Amino acid sequence: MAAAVSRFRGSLLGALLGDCIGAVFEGHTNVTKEFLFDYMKSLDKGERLKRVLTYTDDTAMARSIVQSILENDEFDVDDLADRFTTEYYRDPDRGYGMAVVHVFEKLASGEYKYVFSPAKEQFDGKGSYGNGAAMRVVGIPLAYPSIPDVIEYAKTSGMLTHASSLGYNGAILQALAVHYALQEELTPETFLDQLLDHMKEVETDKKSRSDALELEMDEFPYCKKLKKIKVFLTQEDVTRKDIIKELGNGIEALESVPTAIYSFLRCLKPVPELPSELTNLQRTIAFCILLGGDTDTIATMAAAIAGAYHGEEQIPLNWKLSAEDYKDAEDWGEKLHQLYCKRLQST
Ligand code: F2R
Ligand code: MG
Ligand code: MG
Ligand code: MG
Repeated sequence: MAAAVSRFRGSLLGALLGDCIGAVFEGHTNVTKEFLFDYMKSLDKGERLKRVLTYTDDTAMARSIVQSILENDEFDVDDLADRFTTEYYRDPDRGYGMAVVHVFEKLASGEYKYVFSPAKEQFDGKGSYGNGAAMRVVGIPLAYPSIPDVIEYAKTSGMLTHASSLGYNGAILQALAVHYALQEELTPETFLDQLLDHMKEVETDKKSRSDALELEMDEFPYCKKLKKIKVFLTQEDVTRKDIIKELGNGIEALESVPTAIYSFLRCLKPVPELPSELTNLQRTIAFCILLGGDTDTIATMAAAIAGAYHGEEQIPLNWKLSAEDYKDAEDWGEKLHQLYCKRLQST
């Protein structure tokens, strides 16, 4: 049975709000609870309805993926490359990563025969391991119910800008997390076991192994983080310092995708330091922002997962109305749901 449309809309709206609210705090090392809670109260009261919260590169690129799938009815990597590039030149001031803009410049130059070539030249040929491929991937698991499709398209869409396996494997993990959050049954243990099973296979390939070695890390870096999440979930006293040290809060995919997954799972239960009246989805966004660092991106990924699990009912009206282009998220959530159901029926 396909998940309800509320979860598709919830996932896109969650991702949008995580980005918009998280962007206010991006790069802060010490986010105070007072500042964050005051900010959240101002959203509750509708004080941001006149001057809407703007989204950043995370949502700009996620929108391109969703629009590409909806308009083509299929995943089309050349069309996606065009859309990323056109959108960047249409609106370059969305806070894009420092290096990724060189990919857009090269794609726009018309000098490259293959759309993947510019990404391969990033960082002296090593490719980017930033979290940009993961932050935008939500539309893929919302359009494709089959796991092999989710993995293939998450990887292919990621490789347009992130040629390091650390970059595109982060997109695969984030896409799988949204996929499993859409399913009816979920316990943190089974959720993590399913992610671990897939990531063991994903990280077995030659490039994943050689990239890890080149970066002087152990092989299977995402599996290692998923195992750490399992341990953290059995402990009552995990501090923000522990999370930042062991999982990360940075701009690298490996330092942010596992953190988003942990934040979602941790916020299935009340968090003593967060107001008890918050819904799980609001709590997830607040939890991510209090970690500081790459707050827009960690919050957008965690809230995409939380929205897919809890549904749009967990998003307060004034929060939704405060976000730029929220109507697109509602409309596209519905269309992706139809596409997902259609594909599910044809399998
Ligand atoms: N760019 C930002 N935030 C900085 C300032 C934003 C500010 N609020 C503003 O408005 O100006 N955020 C966005 O970028 C992140 C996603 O980045 P993406 O798309 O992965 O880009 P890039 O450039 O490929 O990688 C990001 C950085 O990671 C480091 N890096 C990646 N691969 C590397 C490698 N092989 N060797 C060394 N370093 C590598 C570099 O520092 C890259 O610049 C999101 O947070 C999004 O919100
Ligand atoms: Mg951003
Ligand atoms: Mg084509
Ligand atoms: Mg960011």
